[in-house]
Amino acid sequence: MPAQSILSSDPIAALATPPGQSALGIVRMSGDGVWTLAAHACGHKSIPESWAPRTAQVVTIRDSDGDVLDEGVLLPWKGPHSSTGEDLVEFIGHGSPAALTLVLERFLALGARPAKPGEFTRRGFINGKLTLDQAESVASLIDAKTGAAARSSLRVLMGGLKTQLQMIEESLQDALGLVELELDFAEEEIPIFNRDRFVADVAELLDQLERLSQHARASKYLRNGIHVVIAGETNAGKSTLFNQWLGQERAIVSATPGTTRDYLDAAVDWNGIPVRLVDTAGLRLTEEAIEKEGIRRAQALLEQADVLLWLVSPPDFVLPDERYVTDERLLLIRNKADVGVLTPETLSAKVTAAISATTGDGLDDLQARIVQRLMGGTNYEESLGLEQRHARHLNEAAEALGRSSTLASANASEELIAVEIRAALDALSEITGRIAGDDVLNRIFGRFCIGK
Ligand SMILES: Nc1nc2c(ncn2[C@@H]2O[C@H](COP(=O)(O)OP(=O)(O)OP(=O)(O)O)[C@@H](O)[C@H]2O)c(=O)[nH]1
Ligand SMILES: [Mg+2]
Repeated sequence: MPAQSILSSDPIAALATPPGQSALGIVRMSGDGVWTLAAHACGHKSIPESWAPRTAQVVTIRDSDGDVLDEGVLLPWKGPHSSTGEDLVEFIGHGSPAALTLVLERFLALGARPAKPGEFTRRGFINGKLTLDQAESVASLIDAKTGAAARSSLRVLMGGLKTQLQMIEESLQDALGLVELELDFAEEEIPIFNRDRFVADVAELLDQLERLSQHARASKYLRNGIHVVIAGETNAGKSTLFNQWLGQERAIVSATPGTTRDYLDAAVDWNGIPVRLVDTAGLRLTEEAIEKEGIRRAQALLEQADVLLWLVSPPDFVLPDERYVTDERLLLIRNKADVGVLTPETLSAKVTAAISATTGDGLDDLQARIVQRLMGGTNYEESLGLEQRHARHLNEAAEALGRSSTLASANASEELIAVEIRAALDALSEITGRIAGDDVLNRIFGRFCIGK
């Protein structure tokens, strides 16, 4: 049972669709006695015999004088077989904000109270219909701006994270069981807890936790997009690359060095991942005031980038400033590969990719490498939409496990090892919400809209 102090199941009601004109609109109610409440709203003295769970009823909602407020479809659900785990009704009416408000007010007048943000989903969580990570994925699914982000949230909703965590938790429970047995039979000669085996198992579990953490990093980019800044010397072909990726001649391209002054900014889509692409002024020493300002702005943009594409091209192959050479966001790209000039030997080892911005050669590959680099080992087509909260607890679990392994190798007492295993288990339980305080739940469900 999730930790929870308020276990109310009083009837709540809310509009479940956005308050605006639409073809249809939904008002829902959940909690004790909502079937009776809905029956009264339809002008019946009691629940009609024809009403059965999950069967649509054509109904008219009426005010206290019996006048019709709206006509629509009522879908009744019986707890625990509903999304909240309680009795639930959904009225699907005309998408008129005015009529839907009248229906909602009628439900409230008959005894329901207005639902708080996320209260329907929160009840589903409390009643064990979904774990906390699944509930969070509902909120991030609603927030998703791209198909890729939506799909990654859906994978969590379908139990993709929960299942993996359960497997890790089972291994930890097994290990804890052995440690505790060893403690109970400390007098015996036969060792039950095999330390070498434990250290090897922990290494495997740490790998699994790391793979999950990578999903959290990848989720950030799937949701917020990747910010790619193209930089480099003048004439390196930055604007040509920008145009190629955009599929249109947006930036002016010319053989005159210093063509781009203001930076150009465009949103593109790389297989469902939103990318903000920025073309900047070529970096060189100049006394010209406008170009100088362009370069200052380009440098400011470099600071914000997730990926810094530094273009080098013949004849000069100008490398970035010292401070960017070690920047892990930097990718050194050799452009104009179509021109028959060899890449200097001193450079070739540092170059990530060779492309031709003019012909488009190597651009798809470069795009894939950028995504791969940010997503780590995660195949973003299978990625799980994790939250930063999950990453934090995964990290806590990994740290506790790391300590347990060190202790085991150092022949420390079983008691100390058990403490760390329990700490790892607790951290994982916070993700699924088996242990979660009201403050955490309030923060999470407060993110939801009313009616969800
Ligand atoms: N052969 C060849 N020429 C290229 C390639 N990319 C760019 N160019 C040429 O190089 C010149 C400079 O290209 P731009 O895209 O304007 O270069 P830039 O880096 O934006 O230059 P600035 O805005 O001045 O900093 C143009 O004449 C382009 O046609 C390439 O891959 N191959
Ligand atoms: Mg340019």
